[in-house]
Amino acid sequence: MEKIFKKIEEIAVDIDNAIKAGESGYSDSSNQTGDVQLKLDILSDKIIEEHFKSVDSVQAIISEEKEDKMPMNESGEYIVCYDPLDGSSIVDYNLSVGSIFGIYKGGLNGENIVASVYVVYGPRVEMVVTIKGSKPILYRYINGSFVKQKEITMQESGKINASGATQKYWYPHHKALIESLFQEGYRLRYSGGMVPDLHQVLLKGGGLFSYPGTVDKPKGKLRDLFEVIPFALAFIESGGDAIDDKGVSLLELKPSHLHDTSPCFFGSNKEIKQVKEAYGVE
Ligand code: FDP
Repeated sequence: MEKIFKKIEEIAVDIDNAIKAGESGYSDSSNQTGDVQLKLDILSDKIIEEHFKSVDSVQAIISEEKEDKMPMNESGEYIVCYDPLDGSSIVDYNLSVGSIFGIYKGGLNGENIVASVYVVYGPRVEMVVTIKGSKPILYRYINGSFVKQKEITMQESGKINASGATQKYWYPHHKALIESLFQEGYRLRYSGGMVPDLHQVLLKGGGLFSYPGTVDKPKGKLRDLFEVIPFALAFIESGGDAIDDKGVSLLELKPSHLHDTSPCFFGSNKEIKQVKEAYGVE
């Protein structure tokens, strides 16, 4: 896996340069989920595809931007599922965005994720690497290389309430949960970029990020293989938790299609317990 991590470092630098080169606006195509693709989405996807071609251990890659798996090296042991540039709706407004990678061995489900990496393109470029069974590690890009900063450990609770999805479609029990957290003194922190929003909860050591199922989208919006499972690994290994709306660990997800989505809640243990109470799934 070391070679994959090294490749992701190179990818991160190239995508950061592409963002900074100033390309903006939409292309003429849409992805599998029906989102119109930005020129930067397509470029980032191409950068990743080119880089992984030279990594023997990668059997196949699956992009959030493509419908199907792309075979790489038959003898490779890992399948890398990735979202090349998460936060398409905010990148052209100069908010932070990210790339997410889930590294799977065996089959494409939560149990088979062996590592995840995400990169945040913000005022600084940072990367968090989580290997199953160990704490996530934060790296920062300084003077041409990624320098290890620290292991990430969640506290029992936090102060952030990052709540996604369209509020007019929230179910009443979800609305009550979010309201009760604000009543306790939690503060709203939500940029609309999953990577920086979850990164903030992790680095501040607690709080809640939720992207629920709603009346119009009962299965939520965030994609299991590219977004939900990779972040679940980081949260669970940091000592926090990550569950769906049935109270089941997101590492138990078994998507039946590559682009399946799930309602998801990531946070420190106190807030996840409150989600379970609010959803009646204790
Ligand atoms: P985007 O549509 O900009 O790509 O991955 C999807 C995502 O962004 C996440 O990064 C973000 O958390 C979420 O959608 C935002 O959705 P809402 O605007 O519905 O809250």
